[in-house]
Amino acid sequence: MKRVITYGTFDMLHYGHINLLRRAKELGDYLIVGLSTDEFNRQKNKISYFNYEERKKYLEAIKYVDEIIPEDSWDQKIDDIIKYKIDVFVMGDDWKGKFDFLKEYCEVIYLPRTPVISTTLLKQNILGG
Ligand code: C2G
Repeated sequence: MKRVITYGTFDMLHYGHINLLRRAKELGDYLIVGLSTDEFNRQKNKISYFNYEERKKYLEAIKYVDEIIPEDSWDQKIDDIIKYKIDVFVMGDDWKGKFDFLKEYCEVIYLPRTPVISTTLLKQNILGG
């Protein structure tokens, strides 16, 4: 069983996130999502519209997602890769190169971001900024 992991906030889930999760799952048989906690979002200078429990709830409904773990530190990825026996680490290519240090532990793949759509765009157009 090929095990894949990805990380993110996944706020205001949209088709860009779904495209990422679909392609990540296609790279293996089991997909774990490291979901950024509200506290970690503060470290990322992000304030999500939906809180961790809300974001977890809708990610659990996505057929590509097999398991969700909290992401509460920049430094947990190596431990996660070992603990969860990860074969492939996947992120959108806005992160290209940033996680190459994980290559000694697993395959590292950066997938093309889905153009245009973003949580920021949704906030601007739906929530007024
Ligand atoms: N994404 C995408 N296309 C978009 C928007 C997002 O492919 N139009 C991808 C991002 O590249 C990322 C994932 O969807 O791989 C989740 O996006 P975010 O929630 O914005 O993730 P981010 O805040 O960048 O958190 O430790 C890693 C961080 O937690 C990543």
